[in-house]
Amino acid sequence: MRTIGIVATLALLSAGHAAAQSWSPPSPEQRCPSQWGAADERGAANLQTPAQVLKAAQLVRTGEVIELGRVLETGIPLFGTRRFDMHTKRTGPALGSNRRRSNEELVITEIGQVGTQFDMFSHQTIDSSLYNCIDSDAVGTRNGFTKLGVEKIGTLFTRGVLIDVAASKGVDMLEQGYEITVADLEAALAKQGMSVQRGDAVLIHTGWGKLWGVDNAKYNAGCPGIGAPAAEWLAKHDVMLLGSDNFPVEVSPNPDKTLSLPVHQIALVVNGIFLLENMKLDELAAKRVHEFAFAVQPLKVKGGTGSTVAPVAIH
Ligand code: UVW
Repeated sequence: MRTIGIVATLALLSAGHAAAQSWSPPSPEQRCPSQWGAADERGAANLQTPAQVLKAAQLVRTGEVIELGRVLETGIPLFGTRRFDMHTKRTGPALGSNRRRSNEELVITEIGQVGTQFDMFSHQTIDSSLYNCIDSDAVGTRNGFTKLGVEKIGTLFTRGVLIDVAASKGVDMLEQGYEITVADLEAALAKQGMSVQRGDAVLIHTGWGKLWGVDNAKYNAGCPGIGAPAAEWLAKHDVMLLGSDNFPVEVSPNPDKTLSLPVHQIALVVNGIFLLENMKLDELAAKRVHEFAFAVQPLKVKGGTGSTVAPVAIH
């Protein structure tokens, strides 16, 4: 019977039938309204209660602040047609008897989607539908999104957890295209003696960040990262944010060739969970700081789809 089944499968494939899709977006009825109500635009930011902030503050024990943001400069890896160009503006001649001059700069960039970047819910859709089934075409204007703009979020301060999957697997860097599974997350957490809690900022160390500024072409060509089952598992834990040391947080390309960045949809569209991409996680990993107070403050770009940011871990 098994042989017949395999032969039948091969026959179907050779007849041009694609293998079953491994993840499908839930219907609007299944995902809307969100758990925070039909009018909500802040998603998992709602998990930041005063109690959650106080709990995170208690994780500050040494006073060390570890930077998790990349330096914005010419030559950073950029996705697609994104760019970062800086032009200095210098004034002269010197003014006044005190001979004062000024320096400033004009930066040409996608301020929401370069460097270490915070993805807001207006960034991704399922067809034209955003988080909470808001119609992207109805809220997208020439001057930004009238709903789900990044200015709605403000400072996030919560418990941060580093899940060091690379260390758990005994490697410096996971391979391109390696899909981090639920079992991988559970194994790494068990080794660290930790669990994921409601409202956490969960940061996943793959080691891929070693390529940043060293081999930008390889960095952007693909990466290891979580797949759809791991993202859904984390979403079930009601996390606030998912971050990683790669460009999309998730595995790329997805091992299921029919899918395009499904974790973006699972996090941003279905569950209202923020993504934090291109993080600098090497110092946290090297110092084995796995639990800390995490802080990030997206720029208040009205109607913006995201923000370049400089998050920190304080422990
Ligand atoms: C896309 O915009 C597709 O990617 P990212 O959110 O990873 O920048």
